Amino acid sequence: MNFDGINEKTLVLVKPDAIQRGLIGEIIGRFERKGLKMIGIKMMSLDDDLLKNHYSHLADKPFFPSLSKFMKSSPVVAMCYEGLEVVNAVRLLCGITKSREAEAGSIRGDLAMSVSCNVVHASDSVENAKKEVERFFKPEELHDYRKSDYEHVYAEDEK
Ligand code: DAT
Ligand code: MG
Repeated sequence: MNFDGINEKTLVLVKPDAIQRGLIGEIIGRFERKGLKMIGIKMMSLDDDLLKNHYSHLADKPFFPSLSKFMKSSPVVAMCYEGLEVVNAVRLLCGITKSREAEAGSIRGDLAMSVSCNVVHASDSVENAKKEVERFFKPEELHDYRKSDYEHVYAEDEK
């Protein structure tokens, strides 16, 4: 069963367009305000091997070369967040792929206009999140600590 409770994890990437536009703080702030627990963060430059795996579901698409070029155009900020049903919660916060149609209030809906330059990546299922977190983070780069605001973020029966 795919139920990790409050320890469910997901991968978020702040993409090159957001790095260039100075949106790192704005994006991280939204996850902070939601009550998510960050357990890993690093700036990294992506290479072809990693991108082929990360975007394997898009490898045959005509836009894959430009997607790959874009994702290598600057470093990204990779983050791992933890929380109850966090994979779904983060997807909702990010909004749909085509930013100019993404719901107002979502990160893409508020901060972007493009399909490819859509400021963030977020894992799309619990199964993929597990693979993506392992792809981007070594075990020692993920931190186990007590977050004191969990007392107020979750009810007793959710912890
Ligand atoms: P998402 O990032 O919302 O999970 P996805 O996994 O289908 O979307 O695609 C990954 C990225 O590839 C997406 O964020 C932007 C790019 N992309 C997807 N569809 C595209 C298209 N039709 N044209 C150009 N880029 C596209
Ligand atoms: Mg995706």
